[in-house]
Amino acid sequence: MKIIWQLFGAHITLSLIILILFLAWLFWPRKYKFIRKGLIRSCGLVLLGSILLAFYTYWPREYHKRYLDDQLSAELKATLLKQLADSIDFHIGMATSPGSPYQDLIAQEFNSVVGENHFKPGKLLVDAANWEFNFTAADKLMDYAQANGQRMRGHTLVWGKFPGMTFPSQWIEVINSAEDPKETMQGLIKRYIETVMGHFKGRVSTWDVVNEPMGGESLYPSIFSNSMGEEYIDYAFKIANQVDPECSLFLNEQIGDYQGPQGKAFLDLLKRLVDRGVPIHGVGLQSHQINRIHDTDALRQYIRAIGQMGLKVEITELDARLLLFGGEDDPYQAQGDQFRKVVQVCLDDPVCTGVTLWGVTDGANWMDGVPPFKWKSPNAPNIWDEDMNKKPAYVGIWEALKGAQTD
Ligand code: 9MR
Repeated sequence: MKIIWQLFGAHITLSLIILILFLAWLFWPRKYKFIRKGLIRSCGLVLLGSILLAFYTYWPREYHKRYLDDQLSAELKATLLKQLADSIDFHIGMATSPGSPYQDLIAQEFNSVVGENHFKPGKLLVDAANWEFNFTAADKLMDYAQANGQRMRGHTLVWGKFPGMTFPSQWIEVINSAEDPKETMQGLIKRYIETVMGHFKGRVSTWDVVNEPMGGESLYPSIFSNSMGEEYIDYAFKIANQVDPECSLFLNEQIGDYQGPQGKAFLDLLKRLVDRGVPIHGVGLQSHQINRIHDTDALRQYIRAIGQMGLKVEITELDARLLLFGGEDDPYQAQGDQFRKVVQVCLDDPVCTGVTLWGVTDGANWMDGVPPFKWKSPNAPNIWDEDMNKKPAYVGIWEALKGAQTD
């Protein structure tokens, strides 16, 4: 709600003013010609203003790519992100899909990968009614990662947000018609996790067991939370730990404001999980910067607070929308500085063991496909531009990793 207001507040307010002025004009007694004229003129003026505002807001902006004028140093060209990360035992990762055109580049630059979509229930459980799985594409990605000595982050087992993609839509009916929804849900979670984790056992060393449990300050209202309450998280981790006791089990979440109510509520949730002895080993902070630039001092404190609970942290889905830096003198450089700061904060705390990026090139990024982000460009949230030039964001990550070298 807050986000809708942030994005469209001005448009909503102006539309309401137009409506009120129009209705006032419509119903004002006709004998008061002067007032009615004033009302309809004001209505026209506000309408014009709101059209101009819409143009101003949604007209695609372009920022000068000053980085193209700079010469990248010979050392930067010669030393890959993966080499720098390997030497300090740090995971630098990339989201990808089987058959991606960037697979050679990803194999060179990253020592960790995650399936952007192919390890999700919507891709694996192809016929939910018959519990029929298809692992072909995910296995292909797994083979690719293994052939290149890359770690695979498993993403994700339990995610209650989008029926059809993040869990089978048939499960809604199964739960709604169940005599005992809690027991039925436990059965679904158990069978799913046993099958999928069992399939990748020994090959996937880190799984996002539960993804995005929060809906603002409380649990996201899904078939999982509605049938089991918070306990669905405990249960999923318990089963995952039984299936593969060697695997690192993560809870993955997107926090917009680490000091805000959602950030606080998520910490409280983690504390309760730890206190209940749930076998959780780490927390994935997605770190998509879509509506706001994240405060990296707050991120630093947040990582420390999670570490104090005995949990590891990974930055799991880093990207940053260029538009957010539009007010800066050089938006591309400011975006790059932000990438550097986020990676630096992670490197500074030993509990933070890796950073994964959510996309290779600005030419193919998830934000360009999803409203409302697709309506306001440039999103350009990645570290290579659409012509595969290294952006300041690449340089920022490289510099942070370089600065962390110990010899
Ligand atoms: O980038 C992913 C996009 O292609 C999918 O359509 C979408 C739904 O499955 O998921 C996107 O990735 C999301 C990730 O799995 C969880 N955090 C938010 C990511 C961006 O929406």
